Amino acid sequence: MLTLCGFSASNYYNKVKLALLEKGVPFQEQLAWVGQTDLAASPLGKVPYLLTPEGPLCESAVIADYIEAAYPTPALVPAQAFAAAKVRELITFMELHLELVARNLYPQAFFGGTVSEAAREKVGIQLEKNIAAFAKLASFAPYVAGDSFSMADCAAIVHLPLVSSATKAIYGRDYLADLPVRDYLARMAERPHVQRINADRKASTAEMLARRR
Ligand SMILES: N[C@@H](CCC(=O)N[C@@H](CS)C(=O)NCC(=O)O)C(=O)O
Repeated sequence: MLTLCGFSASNYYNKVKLALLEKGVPFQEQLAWVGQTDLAASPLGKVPYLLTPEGPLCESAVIADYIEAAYPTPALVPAQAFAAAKVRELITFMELHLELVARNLYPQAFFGGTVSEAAREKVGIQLEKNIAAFAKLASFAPYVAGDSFSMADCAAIVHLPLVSSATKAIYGRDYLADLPVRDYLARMAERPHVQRINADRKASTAEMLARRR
């Protein structure tokens, strides 16, 4: 049995959790807040990490690839090499060029802190550029990578709402508003496993915020 460690307010945790649910892989969850993680399993103290019968794994992209290789059906990454690379290209784009950049805004957008004016300006410029580039790669017709649900959707469903809400909070405008993201997320939210992820995320976020007080 696999054990997914971390907490359900984390977008990276939820990407992996959604992939496990959509694939029907049996797993259990083990709550580990930041600061309570097993550093032998995740040496940077980040979540998620996965305990497998062969040992621990960290980094959500690596974990997602492991799950896909160990439990190939139903496939969340196409068998054909180029199509598979296009799915991974979208994931890398969303994580490296959207989420990781927007993350600089989270202290002020979500946690009552402040981000310097210079940082807000720099991040805003980067995000506009990166979102325009992402728009050239993403399909949203009807799934983010094209006509079938993929690992890229597991990433989009958890990362894109954060980019929207962080930019709305900081700049007063959702930087993803020109893309069909709202309709896409509403479509994805019809999926039962996405509903579970969202419900668990809300409960975990409330708990996380209460712990920070
Ligand atoms: N590249 C990592 C990012 C994971 C990540 O940043 N997780 C956050 C929670 S959403 C975390 O553990 N932050 C605590 C820290 O970085 O110390 C992955 O894909 O797993």
